[in-house]
This record gives sequence, structure tokens and C-alpha cells, in this order.
Amino acid sequence: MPDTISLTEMGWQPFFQQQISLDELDSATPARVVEHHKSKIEIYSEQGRQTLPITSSTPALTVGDWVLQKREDGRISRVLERQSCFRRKAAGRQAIEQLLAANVDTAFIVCSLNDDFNLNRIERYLSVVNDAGAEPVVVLTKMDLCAQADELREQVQQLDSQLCVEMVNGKDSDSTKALLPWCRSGQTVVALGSSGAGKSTLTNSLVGEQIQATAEIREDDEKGRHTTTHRSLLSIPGGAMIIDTPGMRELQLADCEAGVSTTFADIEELAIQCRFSDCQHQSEPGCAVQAALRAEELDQRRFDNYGKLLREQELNAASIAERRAAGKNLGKLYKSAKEAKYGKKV
Ligand SMILES: Nc1nc2c(ncn2[C@@H]2O[C@H](COP(=O)(O)OP(=O)(O)OP(=O)(O)O)[C@@H](O)[C@H]2O)c(=O)[nH]1
Ligand SMILES: [Mg+2]
Ligand SMILES: [Zn+2]
Repeated sequence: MPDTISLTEMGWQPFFQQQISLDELDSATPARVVEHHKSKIEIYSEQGRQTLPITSSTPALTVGDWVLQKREDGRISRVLERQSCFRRKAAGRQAIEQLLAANVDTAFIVCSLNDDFNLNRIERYLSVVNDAGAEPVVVLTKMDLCAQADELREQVQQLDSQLCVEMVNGKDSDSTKALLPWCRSGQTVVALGSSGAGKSTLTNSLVGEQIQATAEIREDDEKGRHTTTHRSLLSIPGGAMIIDTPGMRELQLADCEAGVSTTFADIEELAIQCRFSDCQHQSEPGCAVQAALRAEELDQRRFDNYGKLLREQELNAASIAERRAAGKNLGKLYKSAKEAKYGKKV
């Protein structure tokens, strides 16, 4: 990150400005979260880069967040409302929601044209990006290694004729110029995708520097599988801010029904024509979705994935809500136990 960079270049927009009063600006300065670790965060403001420890009073933050930092003691006074926010169910069995990135204009859904190519996975990422309120761009990498690149690109385009799909050789900065329209100054971009898809390689080509480590895809080993281990917000000289993320082994959806609907708008439009308004599109008479499947106007794969993602986000959302409610009840229980013990309100 360069030493001097203006708020606007960092991605500051009127949406954030409107949230602050002039009084507040007297005592606090805006800063952006550029890295988020277990016990510390790094923020960037017009004063430069700073590391702050995460304490019990630090609000829940993610990379890309805009915060207000008190001039007096350097503490974060509040997080500004997010313009967009990426979330998933955290990996593993616990029902916890994890914030992935905030205040992003465009998401590059990075997918390589070799082993990693998978339409179901692209639809999964599209659901999250559409739900977050960012513009998705599917970036197909390793075109230099793939003989049927055009054919695969066409398969992605067929998911949605309006979708932006670009093919690149991520190692070649001439090739990644195709992405510059989304990388204008003041914009924020996030690179999402599986491990080894080429997110860091692409980031380096856009930033024009080997700033992020990259590596051949490893089998699971004791060092883990990801080359990039934490999310970082980097600056493209004269252009956008870009967030490089660690590859995700599983992007479990949580509470993103609207995102799934947008991603599968074609199926939802067909569903409107079904005879019954509560049609499950299985064996009901007059089902327009089944008719489209029979006529091969709709892919069985796509229809199955739609159902799977809808169910998954609903199930995960329910278990996250349940866990939250249980946490609250437990809190109440502790409080009333303390009150009983000390005989007063605590
Ligand atoms: N030939 C070729 N190799 C590429 C391309 N993009 C990435 N690679 C290679 O693929 C490997 C993985 O790339 P990375 O950029 O480290 O992948 P990543 O998505 O950042 O992976 P994680 O950080 O683990 O999530 C590296 O060896 C890169 O050199 C490309 O377009 N063409
Ligand atoms: Mg990486
Ligand atoms: Zn139907």
C-alpha cells in the first residue's frame, strides 16, 4: 500500500460520508480494515497503516469495513453501515456465520479452466455474490493451459446471458487487462474461489507486483492446503482496492434466499407459470419447470443445484438462528443465577 492514498482512492463513497456528522468528524477519523487476524487488525487511513489489538470492546469486523477511529486514544468508536457484505456459514460443524468481506463493488469469482472448473460451484458463488449486493464477474483462469477454453466459457455464459465472463492467463498482465473496467479508482473488488484457482496470481498481475505468495496446488498436508492464509486488502496503483482471500474448501450458504433467486431467475420465472402457486416442480400437473426440463430448455443439473442451494441456505440459516437464540437464553440464565446468588440485579 503506498504511503499516501486519499480516502476516495481507498474506496470512500458518499454512502459512508452520509453516516457521519460534522461533530463526529472533529473527534474521529475514518479508516478501512485492510487485514483481519485472530488477535489483531490492520487499518489504513490518511494517516497511514496501523495495527490494533482485538479486545473485547472491538466490534465484529471484516476486511473492507469502514470504521471511525477516535483521535484521542486511537480506539475504534464504531463501524459504518456496510454497503455490501459477504457471508457464509463458517467451515466445520458449528452453526456460526462468518463475514468474508465488506463494502465490495465487484466480486471476481475465480475458477480455473482445468481441474477446478465446475458449474455447480460457480452457481454457489453467484448466489453469495448476488445476495451480498455486489456485481459478479466470473474470471476463468489458466486459459493458457486449456485446449477447450472457449467451449467452457460458453457453458458459463449459458448460465445467464447477462453474466460477465472473462478468460485470462493470470500470470500475464496483458491478459488481465480485460478486468480493468472493474478496477477503476475508488472501486473495491474481491477475489473469491477455491484454493489454487489463481486468485493471488491474478491479484499480483493487477497490482503489478509479486506481493502475494502463490504456489502450485498441494495435496492436503500438515501445512494445510491454502497458500493465502488471511484476507488482505491491497491497492492497485492508480486503480481499485482488491481483496485477496484464502481459497474456500466449502462455501456453505446461509440465509441468502434472495441471492439464490437472482442466480436462478430463469427457473423462478418458469415457476410463475406453474398451475399451482405452491408447485414443488416434482410431479404436479401443469408444472412449467418440469415441462422445460422435458423440452431440454432447462438443464437437469441446474435445476438440481437450485433445489440443493435453496435447501442448504434455509437449513444453515435455521441452525444459526437457533444457536443465537440458545446463546441468548444461556446469557439470561447466567444473569438470573447471579441475581439469585447475590440477591440483586447485576
Ligand atoms: N499457467 C497458469 N498458471 C496459473 C494461472 N493462474 C494461476 N496459476 C498457477 O496456479 C497455482 C495456484 O495459484 P495461486 O494464485 O497461488 O492460487 P490461489 O487461488 O491464490 O490459492 P490459495 O491462496 O490457496 O487460495 C500457482 O502455481 C500459479 O502460478 C494461469 O492463468 N495460468
Ligand atoms: Mg492465494
Ligand atoms: Zn412447477
